Amino acid sequence: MTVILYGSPVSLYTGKVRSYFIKAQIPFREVAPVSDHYEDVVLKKAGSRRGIPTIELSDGQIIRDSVAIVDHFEAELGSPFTPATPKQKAISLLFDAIGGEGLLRPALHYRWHFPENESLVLHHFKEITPRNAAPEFTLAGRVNKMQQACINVGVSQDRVELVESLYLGLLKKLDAHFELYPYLLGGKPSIGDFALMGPMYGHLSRDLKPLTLMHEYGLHVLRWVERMNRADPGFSAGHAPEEDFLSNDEIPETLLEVLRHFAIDFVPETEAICDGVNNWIDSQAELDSGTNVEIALEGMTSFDIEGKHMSSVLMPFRFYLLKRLQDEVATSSAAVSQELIQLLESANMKELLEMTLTRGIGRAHNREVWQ
Ligand SMILES: N[C@@H](CCC(=O)N[C@@H](CS)C(=O)NCC(=O)O)C(=O)O
Repeated sequence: MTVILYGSPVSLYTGKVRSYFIKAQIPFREVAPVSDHYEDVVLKKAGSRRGIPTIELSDGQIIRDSVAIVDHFEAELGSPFTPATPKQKAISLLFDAIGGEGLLRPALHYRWHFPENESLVLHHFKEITPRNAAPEFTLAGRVNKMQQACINVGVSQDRVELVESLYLGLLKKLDAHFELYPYLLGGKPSIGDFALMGPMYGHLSRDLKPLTLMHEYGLHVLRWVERMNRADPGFSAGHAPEEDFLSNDEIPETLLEVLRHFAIDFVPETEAICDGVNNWIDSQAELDSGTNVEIALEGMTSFDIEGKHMSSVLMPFRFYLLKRLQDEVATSSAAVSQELIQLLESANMKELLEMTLTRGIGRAHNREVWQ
């Protein structure tokens, strides 16, 4: 019954799945993806993509990708962490996209631009170096790739100040929320909490530099990170909620404030990436359905944040997640759909509903594929 979780304490997306397993009380063992069994059996079944998290079930089934893993267990367990009411469900889906894809700049910057993080990060990277590693998977190869990833998502030297001020602003807004509520939507975690746990655990509360920021500006955020990694609700002394989502489909004002802050960069960036990916799709002579969707496509896009120009690579995965939110709004009754649009408008995120790719993204053989 025990699930094998191939992952690492420093991995962003492993943090999402680990927390889900802890809260869902799913017995698991976390191991580094380096064994002969991983190389010879698991990797092939994982679409030959050396990505963590990947899990192995007792019947030998392999699932790669944190979203697919959480989907699998939500379906099996009767959706315990998916809110049943429309606004909370929509906000949880929105955080699934933002948590997974919208915090890469601070997560990468605060890891790779501060020497005090180095000993812990390299220690863990060594542990996940595969046997007979190809150059890009050696320790040096991976470090180079990650340094380049900082530039790819827009953290050039002259944008560090902006990235830091946006992150500190976010930390303070999250702190104000978690002072009042143990989880995003009240007394129990939602799928959105697990997604946010990715960047907030492996990178932003474990690496030394951003941990000091949490001590300074985000003690309630740190308590939430800890709470998300223990099976009991772990409420703070000031919390007195039910162990459930807030009643009456309530979305707290403090959470809307968090979303308005995310909107500052997530909305213009997503719009630019959407246009860029659609142009890329148009430019492909052939893009057969079933072709793998790469993590980043060839090409860059640019957008403005607070009057500053920023560029990013074209990463299509967020549209796989946003589509779930868009479908939820589109398939609700007219009245509910209107309410959801108003809710997103009040978070300055209504435009996300219009940002769609001209080709859908599905999954086959543990990879994302163009439909
Ligand atoms: N969308 C995936 C992304 C997984 C991912 O990017 N994991 C990183 C480490 S945190 C990795 O292994 N990247 C290499 C790869 O996926 O090929 C998820 O949600 O699990």
